[in-house]
Amino acid sequence: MKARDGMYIDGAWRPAAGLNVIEVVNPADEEVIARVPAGTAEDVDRAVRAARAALPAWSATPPAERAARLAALRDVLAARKDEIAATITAELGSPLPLSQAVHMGAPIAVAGSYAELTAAYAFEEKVGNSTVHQEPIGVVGAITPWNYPLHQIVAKAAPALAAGCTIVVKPAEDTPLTAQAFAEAVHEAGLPAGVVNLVTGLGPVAGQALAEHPEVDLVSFTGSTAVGRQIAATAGAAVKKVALELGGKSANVILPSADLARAVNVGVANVMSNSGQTCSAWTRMLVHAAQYDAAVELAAAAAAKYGERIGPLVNARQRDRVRGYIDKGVAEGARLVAGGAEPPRERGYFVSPTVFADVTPEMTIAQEEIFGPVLSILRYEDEADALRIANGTVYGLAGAVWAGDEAEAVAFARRMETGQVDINGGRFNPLAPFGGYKQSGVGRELGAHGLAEYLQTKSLQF
Ligand code: TXE
Repeated sequence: MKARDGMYIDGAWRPAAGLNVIEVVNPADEEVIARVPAGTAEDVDRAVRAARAALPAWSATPPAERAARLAALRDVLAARKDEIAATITAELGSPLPLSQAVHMGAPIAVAGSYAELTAAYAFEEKVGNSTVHQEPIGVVGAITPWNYPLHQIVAKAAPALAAGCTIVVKPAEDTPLTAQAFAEAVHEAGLPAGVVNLVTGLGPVAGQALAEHPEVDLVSFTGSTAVGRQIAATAGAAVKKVALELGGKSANVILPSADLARAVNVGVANVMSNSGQTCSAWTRMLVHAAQYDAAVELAAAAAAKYGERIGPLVNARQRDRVRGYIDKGVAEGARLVAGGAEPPRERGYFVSPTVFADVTPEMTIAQEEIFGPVLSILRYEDEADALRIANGTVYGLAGAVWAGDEAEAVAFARRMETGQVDINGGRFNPLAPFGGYKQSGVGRELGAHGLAEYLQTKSLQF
C-alpha cells in the first residue's frame, strides 16, 4: 500500500499542518518502508472540529442506516482483506497467515457484529411513566496501539459509530499505514464526511492533544498502564469520560483433571501468537505439582516448534524490553527451558519463543507484562493455591481454565478476578465483552457492553 501524505479529516485527505514525518519500519528487516506525516495539535484540532460538526446529523441518522454503513464497512474490509493484511505484515511483522486470519478476521467480525447489534439495539425503552433514551456521548477521541493495528481501531470506531458518535483516531506511530487503510475503507463504505477522522502522529504530541481537547467527550485508550493513568488523570480533571484497556498478566490454570497435553500446547500457542504482543495472552501457566515436570517438558517442545513460525517484535525498544525481562528472569532464579535473550537472527527485531520453569509468584516475570514471546510456568499445590496465584497480580484482563469437567472449570473461573476467561480453550466471540478488572482497565469493548460505553442515558417523565 502506498502511504498517504496527509490526514483524513472531514471526508478527504488534507495536508498536515506541520512538516514532521514518522518513518515506518518493517520490523522483520529493519528497512524504512514509508513515511507519514506526524500530526500536531493543530491537525488534531481540525479533526475534532470536523467530528463536532458532523455530530448532529450522524447522531440523528436512524440506527438502521448507521447499521447499513457498518455493514458496508465490514464488506469493504472483507474485500480488501489480503491487501490490508499485507500492510499489517509489513509494518507489524506478523506472519501473513496470522494477519489474514486474526488481524483481519477479528475486525471484520466486529464490524459485522455492530451492524447487527445496531439494527436491533433498544436505544429507547419505557420504564413505568418514563421513556429512557440512549444517546450518543458525542465526539470520541480514540488512541490505539500497534499490536492489533486494525482490530484496535475497529473495536473503538464500530461501537462509536453504532452509538451515533463521531470519532477522531490517533493510531500508534509504529502502524500508521494500517490506520490509513482503515480511513480509506471508511471512505469507500460511504460514511459521511467528518464522522471518522484520522490524525497520525506521536503519542506525546498528537495523542496528548487529542486526550486534552475540550471538544472531545470521551477518550478511549488502549495501551500501556503508564500512559493510561496519565490520560485518566487529564480526563478526570476535565470531568470527561474515559475508557481504558491496559495491560494484562493472564493466568492459564490447568486443573489436574484437564487434558494436560492439549492445555499446554494451546497455552503455548496462545502466548507465542503475535510474538506475545497480546494484552490478553496467557503468560502465566499454572500447573499442579504432580503434573509440573510433564507440563514443562511439553511446553519446551511446543515452544521449540513454534520457533519457525514466529514474527519479530514491533520495534527495537520492545525487543530490548523483552530481552531485559528474560535476563531478569534468569537473574531471579527461574529456569530457562526454551529460547533465551540471545537474538536468533542478525536483522529484524526477533526474540525466540522462551519458556521459564520454576517461576515463583513474586518474580518480576510473574508480575509484570512482558509483551513478548515469554511463558512463565508456575507450580501450585492445591486449588486454593492456584486461585491465590492466579489473582495475585495487579492485572485482571483475561485468563483460561482447563478441567475434565466443564462445570469444574466454570466454578474456578467465577472466582478469578478477571474480565474474561476461556473455558477449555474457548473461541473468539465478537459479541462477548472484553475488558479488565483491577489495573487492566476501565470499561468494556465489543458487543452490547462495548456499545453502551459510547452512550449516555436520558429519561423523560410523563
Ligand atoms: O505503549 P503506549 P507502547 C503495553 C505493553 C508494552 C507497553 C509499551 O506492555 O510493552 O505497553 O508499549 C499513544 N498521550 N501495551 O510504548 O506508549 C501512542 O502513540 C496520549 C499494552 O507502544 O501506551 C499509541 O497510540 N497518547 C497494550 C498508544 O498511546 C499517548 C498495547 C499506545 O502507546 C501518549 C500496547 C501520551 N502522552 C502496549 N504516549 C494493550 N493493552 O493491548 C503514547 N501515546
